[in-house]
Amino acid sequence: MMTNNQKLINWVNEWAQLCQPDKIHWCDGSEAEYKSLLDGMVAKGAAVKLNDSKRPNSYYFQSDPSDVARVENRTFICTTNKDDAGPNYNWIAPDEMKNTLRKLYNGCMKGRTLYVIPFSMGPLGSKISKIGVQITDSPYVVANMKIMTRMGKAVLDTLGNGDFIPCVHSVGFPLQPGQKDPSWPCAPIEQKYISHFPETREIWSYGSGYGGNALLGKKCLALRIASYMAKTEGWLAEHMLILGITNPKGVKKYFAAAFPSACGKTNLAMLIPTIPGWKVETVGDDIAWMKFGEDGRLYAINPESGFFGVAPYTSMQTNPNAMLSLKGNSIFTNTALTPDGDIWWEGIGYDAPEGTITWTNEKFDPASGKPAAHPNARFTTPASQCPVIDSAWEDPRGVPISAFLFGGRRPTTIPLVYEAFDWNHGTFIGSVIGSEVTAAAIGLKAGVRRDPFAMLPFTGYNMADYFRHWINIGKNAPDKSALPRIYCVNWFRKDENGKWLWPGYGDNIRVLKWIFERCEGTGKAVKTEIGYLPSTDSIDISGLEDKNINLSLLLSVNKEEWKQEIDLIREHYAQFGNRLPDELADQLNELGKRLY
Ligand code: GTP
Ligand code: SPV
Ligand code: MN
Repeated sequence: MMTNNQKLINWVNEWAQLCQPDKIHWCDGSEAEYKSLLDGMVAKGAAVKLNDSKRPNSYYFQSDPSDVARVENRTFICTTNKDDAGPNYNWIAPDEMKNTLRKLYNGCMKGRTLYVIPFSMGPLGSKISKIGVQITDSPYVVANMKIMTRMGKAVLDTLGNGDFIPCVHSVGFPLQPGQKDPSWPCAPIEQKYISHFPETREIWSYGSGYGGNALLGKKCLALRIASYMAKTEGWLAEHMLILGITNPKGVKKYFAAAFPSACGKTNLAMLIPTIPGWKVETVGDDIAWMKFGEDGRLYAINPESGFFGVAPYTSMQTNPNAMLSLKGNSIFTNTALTPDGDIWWEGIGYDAPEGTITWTNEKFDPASGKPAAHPNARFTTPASQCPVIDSAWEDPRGVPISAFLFGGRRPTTIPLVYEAFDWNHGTFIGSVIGSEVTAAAIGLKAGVRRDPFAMLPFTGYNMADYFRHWINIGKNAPDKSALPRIYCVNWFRKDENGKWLWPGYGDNIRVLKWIFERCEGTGKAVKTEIGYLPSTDSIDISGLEDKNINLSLLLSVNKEEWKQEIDLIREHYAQFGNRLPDELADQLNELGKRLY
């Protein structure tokens, strides 16, 4: 045992009694432990060690085909009152959920090891950080948590006798004596439960081994539980990347951006600017925790220590810094595997070598129309390996945020960029953003869905109350003039042939530059019905490869489209009834008046 924390020891013992593992292993977080777990999985046939001369210290996994992404229809917010979970979440009363799950957890770790993972979200010892302890029967989860969080003995030392957020996880596949373990054990979909008890700060996850369902520090703790804590305590836990941007004069600012899953956070966080003299550095690519500092500004930390990124279409052309981060010490899940022991995916920038194996472990046939990598194939890689990791990325005080960006995949209507009139208008924009759905979650209907603040899958309480919390952050800010400015961006507008109108990726610096200049008070804008839009000459397109870029279309407000948008927003808002803050209903009315 590595701790004297009696509460923790008792908690582990209670769960061990229920789950009945063969062994208990307290994770020390060492490299030796990491390697031995992964090599153990290789020996059992659950993982492939990649070719050390190509990708040192890296491992490849194929999941069960039923367990490839977050399962929103099996994710639950268990508050005492149903209304506190609100219209967007599956709700089951806490006691009922716990009864159901106790039955499933009973004996669920037979034939397996129970791993105890003490982890810190945020730099060890930072006032903004939180300590959790996850128990799991998945060595794959342990290895991923080692990359994604600060994990192990040092966390127990920092915890001392203090409180931790308890996180319970099992893949839900007990082994009978002599039964062969599948390479990716998990439970059938109807037995998966990703359950949150925000009022008591507990997470009980059962039946899935993939991503946000199983790495409980990420979406479950750092967003669903943390957003509830943040509401109670007056801070923000957001699905946002954090980047540092420096202009040619050496002036630096930090931006945070919320885009729905698989809509470009990792890419924007580490973009390589196509305008000379500008620099972008990465603080985080998925989650931001923010509190007001003594100077009245909002300071953000990245609670994670790794990237769990979308692999397909990551290439030396689109995101070289991600590719360079992945050079070694990484885990790849549901990509394809090449015959020389490396990984491959669609859009990696070169053809699959003959003999490539797909994520379903078949020989890849490019003519089959079936992709070699699952669209939600992911890499897990240490943030410290990113060539442009920001020097302040582990600063316990966080970095001061100058601007918030909200966005999504919108083929029509939403211009390339516009600025909110003020905080409440910005909150309105955040509350109505939407996106065409992606492969990051299982079983969603195609089309545009509203994903407010990119938090639809991740708020641990009633979304209308979350909107209220954002309004309150503006109202109660110690210095209103120091609040971040708010922007809406859309890299995904298409022409009538379905082609992107905007080159995206490194060229997104052209939009960041305008936002930077607006924050400086220099960028030019025109006031429109929907917000401040850049004048077409204020977006720097110098040196842009595509000379035919249709900026005037990208920066236009089509009134007919916006009138339809208003109808959709009304529908979206209706689900919240009178819990919707009046400020937002007013914003919608004002927008209507400006458009009609
Ligand atoms: P999560 O990890 O699920 O939260 O996703 P994310 O928001 O970090 O998305 P990511 O950066 O991984 O991008 C997802 C997909 O969008 C990838 O296939 C990218 O290639 C693509 N993408 C990212 N940025 C752009 C862009 O500017 N333009 C276009 N057309 N595609 C982009
Ligand atoms: C997302 O879906 O927003 C992700 C991936 O970042 S997962 O961790 O699986 O939720
Ligand atoms: Mn995400």
